Amino acid sequence: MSDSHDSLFAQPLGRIEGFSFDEQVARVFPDMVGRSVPGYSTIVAQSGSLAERYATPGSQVYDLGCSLGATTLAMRRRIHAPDCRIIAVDNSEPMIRRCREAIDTDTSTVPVEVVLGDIADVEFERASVVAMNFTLQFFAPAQRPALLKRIADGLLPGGALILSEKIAFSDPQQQVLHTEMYHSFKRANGYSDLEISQKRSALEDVLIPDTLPAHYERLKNAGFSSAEVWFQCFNFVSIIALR
Ligand code: GEK
Repeated sequence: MSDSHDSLFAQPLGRIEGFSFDEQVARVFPDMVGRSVPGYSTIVAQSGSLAERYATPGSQVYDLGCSLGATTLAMRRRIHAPDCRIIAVDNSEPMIRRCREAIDTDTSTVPVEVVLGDIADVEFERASVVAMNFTLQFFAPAQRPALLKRIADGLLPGGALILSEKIAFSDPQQQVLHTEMYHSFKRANGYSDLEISQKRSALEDVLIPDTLPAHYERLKNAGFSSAEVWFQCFNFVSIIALR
């Protein structure tokens, strides 16, 4: 197996630590996210198309929880509005180091500022597009409403938030159905039952999903005028929320 193949949970682990975005995870991240998130490549690519549609001249575009910069690069390659700038933020140093390398070797021209920092501290200014792909789920639940309100306040009229998340279901039957279908997606992508169960334990208390109605309610309270799912595969969704 290559160095970048995700086998972090393949061996029995005596004690399972809470999942963190450390050096080991950053090294295997493209393989991990591609095999673990249904629809990931579609969501990243279409974030680029949505950014192309919503980015306005002279505005700022944010990528919150940018990891290695996949969404930033998809948006950078599609934005044509003049004088736009992308601000990519992540609080994992190993992710940000690799993200900077990826941006430096990319030849597209929209300026990108790569920031090592917490999304709680970002000041949103003249924002036309905010992408938050699979990051809010890792952010403290009690702080989610305030973050979304600050994003809504920082968006220009007509601006858009692309919010992708793993979701929970209030109906127990749906919860079981979607969880089992998700695990069969992971198995089909080469993860063993041991890997699936150890990763699940590591993410417990770290990745805290909300239900779709909870997302809609919070987006409305934050000041978004509308929100709709534009992509869903089992318990993974991407929402477009409009200012
Ligand atoms: C992609 N969007 O490839 N502040 C900053 N960054 C954070 C915070 C925080 N409070 N909490 C978590 N992160 C990416 C994929 S991964 C999703 C996003 C996943 C960062 C964390 O360090 C990690 O890089 C990212 O959010 C989540 O399109 O692994 O499922």
